[in-house]
Amino acid sequence: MTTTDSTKQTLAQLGVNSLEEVSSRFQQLRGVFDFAISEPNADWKSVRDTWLSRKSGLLSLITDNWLKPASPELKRAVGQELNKLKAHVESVLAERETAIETAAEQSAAARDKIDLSLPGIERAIGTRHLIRQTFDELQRIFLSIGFSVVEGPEIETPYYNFEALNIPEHHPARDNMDTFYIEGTRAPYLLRTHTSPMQIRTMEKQPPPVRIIVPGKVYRRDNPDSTHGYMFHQIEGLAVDTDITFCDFKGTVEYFVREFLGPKVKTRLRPSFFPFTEPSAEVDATCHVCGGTGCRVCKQSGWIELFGAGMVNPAVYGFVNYDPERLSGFAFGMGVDRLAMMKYGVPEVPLLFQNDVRFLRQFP
Ligand code: 2U9
Repeated sequence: MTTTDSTKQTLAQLGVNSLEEVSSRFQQLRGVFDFAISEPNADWKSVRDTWLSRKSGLLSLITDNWLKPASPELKRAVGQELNKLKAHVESVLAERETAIETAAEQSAAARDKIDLSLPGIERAIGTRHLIRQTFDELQRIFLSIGFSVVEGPEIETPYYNFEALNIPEHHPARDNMDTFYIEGTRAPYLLRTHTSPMQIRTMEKQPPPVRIIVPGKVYRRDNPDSTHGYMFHQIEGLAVDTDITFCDFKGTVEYFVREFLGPKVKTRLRPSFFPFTEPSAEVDATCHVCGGTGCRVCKQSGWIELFGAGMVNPAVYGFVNYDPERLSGFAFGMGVDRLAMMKYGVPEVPLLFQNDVRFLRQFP
């Protein structure tokens, strides 16, 4: 039976019938209390309740079980011992309560006593990710010549991602755009492989003229390596109106390259093919490393491929009820990760997504 349990019995039941035994019983109890309150993170409130609570507190138990039924020759001693123990318990708990309150006040005072003249704590603030910075730069350039920004869903239907872009079923362009298809849906859904679907959705809703850029994430089932990821960022653009010519297209492309890479950079259009543009071109710029003389970066060609573009293939207008007789337009598509890597000399794609602050800090 523990010391505290003995308070549930009378002294007679405990066989205590001498003054010495009474005093040693109280000594033991005092020892139990001192040990409990001295525990490093003793919760003084629960110690107080254990000892002082009116109903089940130990001191109440001693009063009921030791004092009240005590024999006359022991009652006085028990009474004295109990008052001494009670006084000790209350004074120690009062001291503890004061100490805790004082400490709380002191730390509050310390907290409030902030010397505002002291310099603040320098919190290392992050930077906008290089991809985000490049997006903003690209958007700034096209906003400056009247394009507006629209964003669309990353989960698309084959119709908007392929058909409406003149990429019919079984069209070879489909296979090199290895697509992530969503499983378990009644209708076929996929992760868009380019942001072009949003251009179709815009033309469906808005009569011409249209001048939009569509930034966003796109997905291709590529095996991640130093130049490819299964997700990357694109900005595509579309301008459709009644009098847009190849010159407008070329002028816009050259304006963009000059703004993005600087006035010294020359541009060239190299014939290419995309199902949704005709004629199509790859837009090259003089290599920003060797200035066009040829180096490892441009594989001695002096030219770096920037992005693809072309005049909108009139076949596309058929899907959005635009009159190909009255309208003409141009479009372009850029890989933002690639442009950022090229402009800021980032050697490989994974660096962009490893969240290594040593890398990220280089682009404040
Ligand atoms: C509509 C009509 C035409 C968007 C275009 C490209 C050329 C192109 C690639 C660049 C790098 C994709 O990120 S990339 O791999 N895109 O080269 N995209 S023309 O043409 C359109 C789009 C929508 C209605």
